[in-house]
Amino acid sequence: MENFIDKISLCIERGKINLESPYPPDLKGEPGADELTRDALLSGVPAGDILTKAMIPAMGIVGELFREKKLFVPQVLMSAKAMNLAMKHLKPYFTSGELTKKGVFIIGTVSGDLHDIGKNLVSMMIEGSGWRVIDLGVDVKSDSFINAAKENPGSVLGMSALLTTTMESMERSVKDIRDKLPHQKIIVGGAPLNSDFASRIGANLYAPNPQSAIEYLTLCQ
Ligand code: B1M
Repeated sequence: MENFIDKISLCIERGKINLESPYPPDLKGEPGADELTRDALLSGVPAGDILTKAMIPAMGIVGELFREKKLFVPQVLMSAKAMNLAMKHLKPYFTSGELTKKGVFIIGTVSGDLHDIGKNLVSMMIEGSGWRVIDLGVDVKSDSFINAAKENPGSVLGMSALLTTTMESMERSVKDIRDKLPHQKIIVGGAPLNSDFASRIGANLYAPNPQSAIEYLTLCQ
């Protein structure tokens, strides 16, 4: 198991997507995050371990190297691709398959922000906890959030932001939504946020991780 965890971490850190990918050159011809995640699951490595012991820490290292300017956007993009592909293999393990959905959860990354890994993870875990998830994608404008919420009365809305600059668009979107739908339940999350910010902009909850969003949703059922 250690072996799979180490290898998947390395693929995400180095941006090795799959066997066919020639990047990075020194790993050409080697299996990537895609095949290794599939094989790890087939060998019985728990999906939760792959996520928390390999994928998330590896992306943390990528973030650190990016901050220190030891990695650049194209390299980080390869890591993100490797992570998103590996997450597709994990999805069925986090999906309960319950037919009766507990409610509708709408999620999107706010306007101007293209980061989707955290959003995809939250979306996958919430779907796995029995909610129907409507994923609006990235760079979502206020109107799209409002229209989706109007089409799904009683839904809970989730917004993700990873940039200090897009915290402003989150604030604007929450205000726009409150103007049209004053009682809409809104959860916000993303690395640069905190609970003070969430309450200042009028969100119902700051969720530092998918689990706290799920706990709040349980109360909304
Ligand atoms: Co960007 N980026 N990035 N980036 N990127 C960060 C966020 C940064 C912190 C890197 C750094 O400097 N150390 C920095 C932001 C600095 C700041 O604003 N303070 C940064 C920057 C500056 C930028 C650009 C401006 C760089 C540039 O172009 N010069 C640019 C902006 C593009 C844009 O959005 N307009 C940019 C671009 C990119 C890539 C496209 C290359 C790529 C994104 C690819 C993709 O997502 N498909 C990328 C990446 C990958 C990162 C880092 C390295 C990793 C983010 C990530 O996926 N983390 C990131 C550094 C870092 O975070 N350490 C960084 C893993 C993920 C599982 O965690 O998203 O935090 P996270 O989600 C967590 C929680 O936050 C929470 O749950 C998740 C699981 O625990 N959560 C929620 C998130 N949303 C939630 C919603 C909820 C509940 C919980 O309820 C609704």
